[in-house]
Parts: sequence; C-alpha cells; structure tokens
Amino acid sequence: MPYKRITLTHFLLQEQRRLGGSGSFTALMTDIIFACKMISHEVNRGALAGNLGVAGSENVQGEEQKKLDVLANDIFLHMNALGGSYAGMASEELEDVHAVKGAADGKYLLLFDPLDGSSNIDVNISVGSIFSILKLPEGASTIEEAAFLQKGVTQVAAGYALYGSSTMLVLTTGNGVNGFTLDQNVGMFLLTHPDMTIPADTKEFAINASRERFWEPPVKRYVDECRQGKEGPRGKDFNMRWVASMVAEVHRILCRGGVFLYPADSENIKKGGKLRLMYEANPMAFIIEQAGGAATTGRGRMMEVEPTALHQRVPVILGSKNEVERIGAYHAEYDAKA
Ligand code: AHM
Ligand code: MG
Repeated sequence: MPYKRITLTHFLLQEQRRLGGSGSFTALMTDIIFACKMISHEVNRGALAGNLGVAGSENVQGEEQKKLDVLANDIFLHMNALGGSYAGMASEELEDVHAVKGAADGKYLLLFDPLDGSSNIDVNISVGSIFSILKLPEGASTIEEAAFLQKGVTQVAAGYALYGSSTMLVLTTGNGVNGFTLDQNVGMFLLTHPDMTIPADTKEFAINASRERFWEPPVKRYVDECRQGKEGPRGKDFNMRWVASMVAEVHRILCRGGVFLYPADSENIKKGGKLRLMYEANPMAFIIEQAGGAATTGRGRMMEVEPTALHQRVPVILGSKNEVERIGAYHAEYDAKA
C-alpha cells in the first residue's frame, strides 16, 4: 500500500516543521532527490542505453572514468544548480570547486561522489551516490576550496542513494537515520526503513584482503583474530564480505551491523589512504554515528579530522561501535610501543 507510507517529501516537510525552518531544507534536498532518481534510471537501463564502458578520460585522481561516472556527475551538477540553494559544489570527478552561476543567494555547499563503486558498473553490481551538505561560511563571498574545508562535524545533512536490487535513499539531518525506497511506478521515495540503528556487536567484517601484505600490525591483528573464529581470542566465528562499493557495504552495516575497513597501508599511505574525506568518509561517518555506530581513521574520530585539501584521502574504519573501538584500541596499543 504505497499511499499509506510517508513520502520523502512529506518526511522533509515534517522535519522542517520540527526545526521551525523556512523551507530551505526541503529545497536543498529536492534537487538531490531528482538527481538520484535520474541516475537510478540511467544505471538501470545499463547496456540498453549504451551506458556501460569507459568514457575515455581520467578524473583528477588519475582514475579512468566510466561513461556513467561522467553522466552521473553531469546530472548532479545540472539538477543541483536549478534550485538556487547551493552557492557551490565539489565532486570526486572535478578537479576544482564549481561555483553555481546565478546562485547569489545560495547559502549551502554540496559535496558529492556521483557514482561510487564504479568498478562495479559494467558487471551489474550495486553502485551508489554519496552527498554531504555544508553551510557556506559566514562572510565567504567567493566560492573557493577553503570554504569547503570544514570538519565533518559541521555537516548539515548527509546521505547516499544505493542503486541495488531496489533503489534506496538513506538520509541524516543530525536526527537519526531514515531509509526510503524508490517506487519506480510512481517515481517516489517512500519511508521503508525508519530510525536505522547499528547493533554495537557484530560477527561480520569487510576489508579488501588482497592488500594484507601492506597492512599495519593493528589491522593485521584484528583481522587475524576474526579469522581464528571460535578457536581464537574472540571466541566466535566471523563472516567476511567485500562488495567493493562503499555504499553497499555501509548499507549492509546499517541493516544488520558489521565493520568496514579501508585502512591506510604501506602502499596507499603515500596518498593518505584510498577513500576521500570530504565526499566519502565524512558523509558516511555522519550517517554511521547517527545510527549509533562509530567512524574513525583508527587514530581519531573521522568527523574531527581537519581537512587540508578537497580531494584529501584518509584511512576509514566504520560500523558497529564495539568493533570500531576495539580496532582503535589496537592502534593505540601499537603506537604506544612504537
Ligand atoms: P571510486 O569512488 O573510484 O568508485 O572508489 C571507491 C571505492 C569504494 O566504493 C570501495 O569501498 C573501494 O573503492 C573498493 O576498492 P578496491 O578496488 O580496493 O576493492
Ligand atoms: Mg567514490
């Protein structure tokens, strides 16, 4: 009975009334919702629309762009410029920040990864979009990189769209986490996962184990102990998952708990890690914390990291609170002896 559910638009209006807002928050989200619906449509059509394969270009990070990376980026830029809420945007796929033309009144900044997990596009495995909304700092008159370099704790809202066996939009505005499923027939996101919460304990971990030879000792210790199962110090068996789409991993953790690690290792440390702070780690950290989990670099809370560059990379450890704290303790013990 779709008509008996709360639509995302109605949910946002309720939130707005609760906050006593002027309507700007609903406007902020409306453009993102349109963008995610359009991207969902394009991902869904896949090969039928000629959307698979490489675009023949590289992004600022030197990574090969897929056709859908470029298309999703264009959709995000175009849709979010229309409403006039944003003064500027920054994307994984763009080297520099993007000032929104004619948005003299835009009071917010939007950071996004238009299509995360792009290695999965051509093999029909879940991908997603991630977004983070910041306030334009007081007195900032021009849209420069410095305006975007705010700690994760300052985020106004964050969310992701998951293009999986169904399309979902998961959102936090700092008042818990709610998940909405796209009803393709009526074109609306409907509230299906209210108040998502992450159990503090888990028996599931996710890490790209092919990188084991590069891991730091505390990461190796944690994974070794999980793998020893009932016979080891943890006294229970663990299961392992790796989708290679962060959005899918975070969604699984929100639904049934777990821990996700993309640590800095001896090979990726030259770049600071693999995942990007501003439009991957911070929005996911906000969502995870709001659902009762924890998100760290292994050596400190993710949302307290002081950003120094738009495309900065960081180690990421997030998910069930007790596991994330345990991994943090292993890092602290190791650092104390070093
Ligand atoms: P992308 O933004 O270029 O798609 O890269 C980010 C993705 C994450 O979604 C995922 O967790 C990770 O990269 C997978 O990395 P790996 O290829 O090492 O498995
Ligand atoms: Mg990404």
